[in-house]
Amino acid sequence: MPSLANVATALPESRFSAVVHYFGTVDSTNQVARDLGREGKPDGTVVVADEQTEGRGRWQRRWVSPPGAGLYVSLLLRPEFPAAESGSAVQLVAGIATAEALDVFLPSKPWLRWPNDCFILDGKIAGVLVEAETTGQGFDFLVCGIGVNVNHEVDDFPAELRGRATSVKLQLGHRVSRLDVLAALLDSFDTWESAWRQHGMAPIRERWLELSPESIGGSVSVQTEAGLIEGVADGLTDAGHLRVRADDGTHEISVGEVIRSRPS
Ligand code: BT5
Repeated sequence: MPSLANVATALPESRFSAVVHYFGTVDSTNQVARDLGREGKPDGTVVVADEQTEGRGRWQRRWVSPPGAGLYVSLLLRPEFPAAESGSAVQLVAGIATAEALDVFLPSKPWLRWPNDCFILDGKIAGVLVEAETTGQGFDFLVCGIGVNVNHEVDDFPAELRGRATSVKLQLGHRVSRLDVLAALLDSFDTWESAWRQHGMAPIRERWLELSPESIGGSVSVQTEAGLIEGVADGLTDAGHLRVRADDGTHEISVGEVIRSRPS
């Protein structure tokens, strides 16, 4: 199996193959990509690591990132649109790319949970963390971090995640190349990000919703800063916010996460 360390020369040619940085161990690939962004590195720069010591999720949560097992990748993006608009679109694009890449390898269909989780059956297999860097002059760049559990064994997860997290290896019974997963992911990301640049949110919203059956008509519980909202999911707004019909009216949720659902 080709080594992840060869990533800079092994990726097929695309807008993400020109500037690729590989590290054995980093704190967080998102942090490294941010630092590179501040140094002026170009749009499309890719950062990949074998291991993260401080892999992060949202709200200071931790992303478990043992060596040799996961794909930890961050993309430096310099979209021409404002941060809020670009960030939502990139988050959806990354979710689609993750699900489509995993679909190449796995017999069960990956599915997405708003805003950023990718599941196989009922196990979380990947997550996305988009961070925006703004300077005094306004929006500067985005870092899109994606973590995929590729070759994890059960013991690679801490006790609290066992039974809630899964990996490609656990689903398939054999290892797959992290480079192959990355190549599929970047190919899909490029396709859908181009679709967004050319046609706006409509095509990516439609594709994302195909991959997230619970987001149309599912009974969902959504944790928001203002508390728990329970109701029936009714798709996404143009801005990528989750629409939920509840007893007290329709909510358009910009910040939060679906914590559970059941088919209606
Ligand atoms: C996410 O956060 O799901 C986004 C994860 C993004 C990780 C990538 S790796 C490359 C880049 N560099 C970084 O430092 N980060 C990005 P969130 O929705 O907040 O989910 C975090 C929660 O998922 C944790 O609190 C755990 O419950 C669970 N979790 C942690 N590690 C996991 C893993 N490896 N697999 C499945 N679930 C995990």
